Amino acid sequence: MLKLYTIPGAANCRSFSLFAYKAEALLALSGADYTLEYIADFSKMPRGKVPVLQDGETLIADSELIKAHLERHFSLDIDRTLTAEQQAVGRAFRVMLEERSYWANVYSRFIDPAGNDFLRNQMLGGVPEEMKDGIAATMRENVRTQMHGHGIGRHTPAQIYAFAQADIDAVLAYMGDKPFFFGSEPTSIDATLAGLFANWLVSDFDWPLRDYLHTRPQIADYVQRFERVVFGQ
Ligand SMILES: N[C@@H](CCC(=O)N[C@@H](CS)C(=O)NCC(=O)O)C(=O)O
Repeated sequence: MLKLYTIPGAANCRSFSLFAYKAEALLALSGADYTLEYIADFSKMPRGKVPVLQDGETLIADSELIKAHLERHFSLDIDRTLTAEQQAVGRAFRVMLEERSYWANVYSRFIDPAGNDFLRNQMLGGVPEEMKDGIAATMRENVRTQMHGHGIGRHTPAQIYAFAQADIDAVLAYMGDKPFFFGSEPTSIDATLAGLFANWLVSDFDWPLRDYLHTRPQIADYVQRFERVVFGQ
């Protein structure tokens, strides 16, 4: 039985990590049996991050490497119908969403004061009250360092959010009214996109992209459709 090391989420967002959500969706699409193990101490993970997939003695860190493992050793073949051109487009959008748009939500939760209650009560909901502030402060510093190193953290909050909004405008323009990114069936780019949107939608506090989401109801519809097809919910 495969095991996915992940972090929990909320009722309408199965993991507060886009990448763990994506990995679980790919597992579900592969048809393999799996269990989840929630972890709090990431230093036990091979790259200090989640998700990590355990297959027997082998640990696979990184959602893309998990995808490759599921394609090689299990029945994940959702991209088989894509042309080489579509695969290239999917790769470019995926990298944009995972390496840039993603950071807007991280910023909103960890740095933007508007996300403070969400961090304490949702993300750290299971942590004893007296430990929350210390853990939140450590996480905040870690995120600040990562975002500064990436470069995006050197921009103003308005600019960080504007980059992400422009990214999603591009996604929506490309998708048009297709049910999924490339057509009537989900492919692997949808696992990233649904994970990103589910995490944005559950971040129901006062950050600019919440207002943006509310003006685009097709995004919540898309996540519901994805969850129904992939997780049967
Ligand atoms: N490229 C990785 C990214 C994984 C990632 O950044 N995970 C975040 C959670 S969303 C994490 O573990 N962050 C903890 C840290 O960086 O200390 C993947 O696709 O799995």
